Amino acid sequence: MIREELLRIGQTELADTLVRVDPPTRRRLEAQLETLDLDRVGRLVADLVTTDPGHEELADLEPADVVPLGADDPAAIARGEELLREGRVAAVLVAGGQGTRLGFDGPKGAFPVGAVTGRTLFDHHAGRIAAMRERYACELPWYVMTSPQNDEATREIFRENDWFGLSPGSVRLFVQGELPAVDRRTGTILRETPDRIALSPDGHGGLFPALVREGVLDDMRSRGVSTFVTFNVDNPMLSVADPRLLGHHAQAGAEMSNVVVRKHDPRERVGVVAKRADRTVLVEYSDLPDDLARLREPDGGLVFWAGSIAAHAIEREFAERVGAEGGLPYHRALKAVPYVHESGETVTPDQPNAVKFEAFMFDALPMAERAVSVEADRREEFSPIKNAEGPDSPDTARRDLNRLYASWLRAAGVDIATDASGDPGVDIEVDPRFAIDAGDLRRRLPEGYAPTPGEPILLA
Ligand code: UD2
Repeated sequence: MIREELLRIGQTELADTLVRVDPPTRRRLEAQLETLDLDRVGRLVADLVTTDPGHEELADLEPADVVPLGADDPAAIARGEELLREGRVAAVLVAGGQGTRLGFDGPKGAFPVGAVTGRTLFDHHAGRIAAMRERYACELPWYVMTSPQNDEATREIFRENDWFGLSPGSVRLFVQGELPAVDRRTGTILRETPDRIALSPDGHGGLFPALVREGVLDDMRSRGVSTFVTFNVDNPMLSVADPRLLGHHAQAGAEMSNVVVRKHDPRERVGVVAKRADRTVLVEYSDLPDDLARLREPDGGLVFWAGSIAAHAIEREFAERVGAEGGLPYHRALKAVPYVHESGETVTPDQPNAVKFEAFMFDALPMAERAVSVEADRREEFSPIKNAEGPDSPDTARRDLNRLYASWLRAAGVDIATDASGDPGVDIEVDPRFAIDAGDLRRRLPEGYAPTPGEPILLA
């Protein structure tokens, strides 16, 4: 009986609610509660809400070892290309987040990123996958992680767009788990409406259990995939399945690797890749104390400079291990969550009243026997769309893509004027199916190509 289970894990308030409400409401609440691992919820409340979880020990943190830009062993890149050609690589997009900061209604992948056509993030990533498949004549299966909150809508988008030109059998959507939000003082599970528990995705670290539960790792194994890359939905600049990352990862015999960029300021909102007791760790920006964030080398550079762009290469067998071991630890996130008060009234708080539990994918890094960090040039690889305006917004992503595409055009010998910061002053959009780098663009541009001055440029 659900009510007894609730009492056993200390959820007396919700257990009492079940007795008070009318039978249909009770049945709906019970049906929802049955899908949850209530023992886990009980443990999370005990560990992260009703006792103070304390702070992570950061004293013995050292800067990470990073493969710097421009210091590549050509054999590493060749190795990555070989993995791709052999069909041993898959791509996993994590797209289960709620995108609340952007204030965009619907899955973030439907956000328009093409400056000329309004092409969406999903379409853009699909184009990159298609281009890599063609370049390496490989299958490169694409798995997209959704959450119960956006799965329906995401599937609809893929269907409506005919799988963005990819064969349906080569793209697979799978759903991550969810957990209830609880009152930050009492740990009581909150209801968002009288007959519905307030549930939210269990963080992108929910990837590992979801890969096992949803049969994705089995599917990868049956397709001969040994390594997969993961990437965020919000960064249109990323080279998905970059042979450089894959090659360094494979050469070092690493189990999980990641891409970093040089942080442009100490408080930039990216996690920092570092080392502790010879293991690679990632310290989220909100957990990195100010004095460590601002610590400088004698040459003025940041000591903890390596900002994670959340692009990883992961061994399938490592993911099997992490998933089987019950996944990753959870973090507490304080959020303002509307809830139904005992009196039956709905309260919309303007201050965080609730704790949400989230696992972070990068917490798997210290579990890896070996991990490699590869530096990327942020001008080529990183401009995420997180906020509606200001830094990391649609405006900055458009600006950075315009600069990048202008640099490709210039490298191809096209006469295109830019200001000192590399801004072309017009919108440029390159369909990834046309070119995913400067070399592609140079080969594919028609002879004598010259854009009309002052007009937007579309290369498709
Ligand atoms: C993430 C990293 C940060 C840095 C930055 C780079 C965390 C906690 N921090 O910042 O260190 O690397 O990315 O841009 O990750 N997602 C799910 N399910 C969930 C939650 C998120 O699939 O339950 C996806 C989400 O759709 C997105 C990605 O994970 O594609 C990153 O999530 P975010 O945008 O919330 O991460 P953010 O900006 O805190």
